[in-house]
Amino acid sequence: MRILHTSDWHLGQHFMGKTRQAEHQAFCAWLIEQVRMHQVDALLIAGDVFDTGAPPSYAREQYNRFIVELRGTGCALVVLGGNHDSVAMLGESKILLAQLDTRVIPGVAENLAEQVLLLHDRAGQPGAILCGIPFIRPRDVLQSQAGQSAQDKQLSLQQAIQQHYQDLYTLAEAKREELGGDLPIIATGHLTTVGASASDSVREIYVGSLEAFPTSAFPPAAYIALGHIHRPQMVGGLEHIRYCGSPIPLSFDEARQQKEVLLVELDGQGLRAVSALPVPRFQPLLSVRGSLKELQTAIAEAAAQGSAELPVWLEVQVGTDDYLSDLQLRIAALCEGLPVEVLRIRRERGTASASLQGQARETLDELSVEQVFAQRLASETLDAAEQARLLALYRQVVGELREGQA
Ligand SMILES: [Mn+2]
Repeated sequence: MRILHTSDWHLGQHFMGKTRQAEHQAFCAWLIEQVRMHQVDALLIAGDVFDTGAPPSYAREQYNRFIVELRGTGCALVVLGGNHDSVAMLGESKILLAQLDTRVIPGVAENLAEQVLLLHDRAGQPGAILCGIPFIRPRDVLQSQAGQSAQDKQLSLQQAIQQHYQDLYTLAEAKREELGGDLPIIATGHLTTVGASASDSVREIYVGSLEAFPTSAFPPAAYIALGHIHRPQMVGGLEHIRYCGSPIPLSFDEARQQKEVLLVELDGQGLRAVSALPVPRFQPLLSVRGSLKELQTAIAEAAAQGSAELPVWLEVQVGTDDYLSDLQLRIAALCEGLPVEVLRIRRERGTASASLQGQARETLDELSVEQVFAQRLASETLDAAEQARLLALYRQVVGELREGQA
């Protein structure tokens, strides 16, 4: 059984005034090619298919087109909801997509058996059993208890998530028994685990309630396909618990990461091999830093990755010494005639007021409407259930506003 593990596409991402549509389109075409070349039996998307709960039409169209094209390759698809996805939005086309060999698990199901899927190989033979675990919202697994300390809440959420994994694993084992007993069991997840390193574009989830899930709390699945963290990595040095990372860099601090999808081979004995398929960089993107003098060289070097048709998207971080009111102009002069497009200029450290202004600018430029609300929520001392409730109400209001505008 050959599985391709990917996550965190963030279709529809709005990146400092830029759309990622062309990159996502190129990635989807590349991925279809990989599926054909490696004769993949099933593709797993472990959450954050979309960047927001109400993605723009072009992003939904990309998703639809990808599903139809993948269908043509004979590979099955399983889509799991992430913290950026709306459960309702992903769920609305679930029945329709089931007709195209695509199974969607937008959120925790009321009937847990719906999250245990039998995956077939291309020949139609059972190949693996999947515990399809999406991003788990505290309200899905917890009843809020008054008077619990923050630490207690974190512990109960962790235990509840562990129980969810265990319950699904038990169901999967029963299914395996029923089918003759030699299928590998795999699981998915969209969460932060202990030791995983994040990046700027990864929104902290479980704010104040679950910082990181220990690897020892996972059931003994042959492979655990994780999403949420955008840098590809094994978790705790374990070959079988992995983040595949996002296929395109979603923030400047991800610019130097080699992005990848993971080809996972399994059989009745369990995990056979995992190999990383490096994703080509479809849009050059870099962050450079230094004094104005150093930047001259750094920008010229960065420009070498661009071309007139595809200029490098650049973040410029200017060192402390160069506090200048005409910084924008000076950087523009350094970039003159080069195939670069400066999307953001930051001062590494400045006076308090300068950095406050800088923060305000960043907030407007790079945060989504939902991220602004998440940050506001984070400054309150609310329990997880209350946070989730407020977030749901907020999403509803924003969704209604967007529909009103459309
Ligand atoms: Mn993500």
